[in-house]
Amino acid sequence: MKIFMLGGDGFCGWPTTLKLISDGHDVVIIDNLSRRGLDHEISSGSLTNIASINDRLSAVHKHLGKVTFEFCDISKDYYRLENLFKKYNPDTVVHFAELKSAPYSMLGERERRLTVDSNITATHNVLNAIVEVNKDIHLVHLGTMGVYGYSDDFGKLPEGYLNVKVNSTQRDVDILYPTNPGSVYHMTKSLDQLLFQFYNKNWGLNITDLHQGIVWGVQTEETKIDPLLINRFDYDGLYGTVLNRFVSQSASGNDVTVYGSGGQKRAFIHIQDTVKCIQLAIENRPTDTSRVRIFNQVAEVKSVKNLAEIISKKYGSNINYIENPRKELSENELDVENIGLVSLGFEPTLLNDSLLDDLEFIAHSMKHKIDKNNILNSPKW
Ligand code: USQ
Repeated sequence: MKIFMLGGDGFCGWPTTLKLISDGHDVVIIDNLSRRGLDHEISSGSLTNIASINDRLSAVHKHLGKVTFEFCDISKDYYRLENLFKKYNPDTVVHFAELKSAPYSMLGERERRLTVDSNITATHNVLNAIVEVNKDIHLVHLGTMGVYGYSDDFGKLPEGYLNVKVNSTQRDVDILYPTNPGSVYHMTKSLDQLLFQFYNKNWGLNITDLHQGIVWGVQTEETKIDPLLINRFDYDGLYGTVLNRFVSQSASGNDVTVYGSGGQKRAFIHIQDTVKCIQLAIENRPTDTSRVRIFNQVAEVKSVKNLAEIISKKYGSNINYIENPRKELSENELDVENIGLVSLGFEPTLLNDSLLDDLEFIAHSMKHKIDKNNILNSPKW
C-alpha cells in the first residue's frame, strides 16, 4: 500500500513509519521538521540523541527498506501538498502533523494562535487535497481522548458517538460525543472532528479518527535496530508525557511531580501499541463510509497518583505533590471503550516491569542531559 505519513519525523510518526516499511508498505514521509525546531524554541530536547533526518533515512534504507522524504509545511503550503498527492497518489494518508502539547498550547497568545492556525489549517488542507485529487483515499487521523474530557457523566466513554434518547420524540440517535477539551491543543482536535464530519457528509470521504490516550515508552521493535533510528524521549513540562516524565525524574534523582492530588484518571498506551493500532486501522479500511469511523486507541486507565506510587516504590524516588498548573478536575472516574481496535486484533500492552525498566535504563544513561529548569516549566492556566 502507498502511504503518506504526515508528521513522520515526530514521536508517534517516526516509529509508525518504521513499522509500516518493515511490513512492506511504500511510505512517503511528509514533514516540516518543526518538532526539531521546537527543541530550540523551548530550550529543551529529547534525552535520546535524535539523528538528522538524512541519517535517519539512510539507516532506514540500510535496515528496513525504501523510504521517501518530502519536506512540506502542510499548514502553509497547500499547493505543494496537493502536488505531492498528484505525484504519488497514495492509498492511505496518516495525519500526525499537528502540534501535540497541551501545556505548549497554553503558554500565551502566540502559542494559542499557532496551535489553532497550524492544526486546523493542516487538517483542512489535507481534506481539500483528498477532495481535489482522489476522494477514495483513506485518511487516518491521530485524535485524542482529551476531546471527550475526562468524566463519567455519560458513563463509559463510547467510541466517538453517544447514543441518546430524544425526550420530545422518544427516538434513539447517535450524536458525536459532546466535546469538553481542557486546553487549546485538545480544542483543535475537537474542531478537527467537525471538519471530518462535514467532509465525510458532503464528499463521502473515508476517514478513521483515532482518539489516543497518553503515550508512554520510547522504543519499538524497529527503533531499537540502530541508534540512528531511536525515538524521542521528552522529559520537560511542555512536551514530556506524565509517565515518561516520572521515570526520567526518578532516574535522575529528582522528585516525581504529581500535579494536584493525583486523582486524575487518564487512559494510557505504550508506543509499541500506538504503532500496532495505526497499522490495524490502515490495513482494515472502513467499508461503511456513512459516517467517520472513530476508535479509542487506549490500553488501560490509571490515576496519576497510582503511577507515581508505582514509580516511586520501584525506583526509590520521592513524590512531590505540587499545585496543579492546569485547570482540570482534581479527581475523576474514567472508563473507556476500546472494542473497535480490539476487534481488529489489538492486544493491549499493560504497564509492566520489563517495559518500565527499559525506559528507566535509557533515562538513567542519559540523565546528564536533564536540565532541572525544564522539569517544572509548564504554564499555569
Ligand atoms: N501530570 C502530573 N505531573 C506531571 C505531568 C502531568 O501530575 O509532571 C498530570 C496532568 O495534570 C494530567 C495528566 O498528568 O492530569 C496527563 O498529563 P500529560 O502531560 O501526560 O498529558 P496531556 O497533556 O493530557 O497530553 C498528552 C499528549 C497529547 C495527547 C494526550 C492524550 O501530550 O498529545 O493528546 O496526552 S489524553 O490526555 O488522553 O487526551
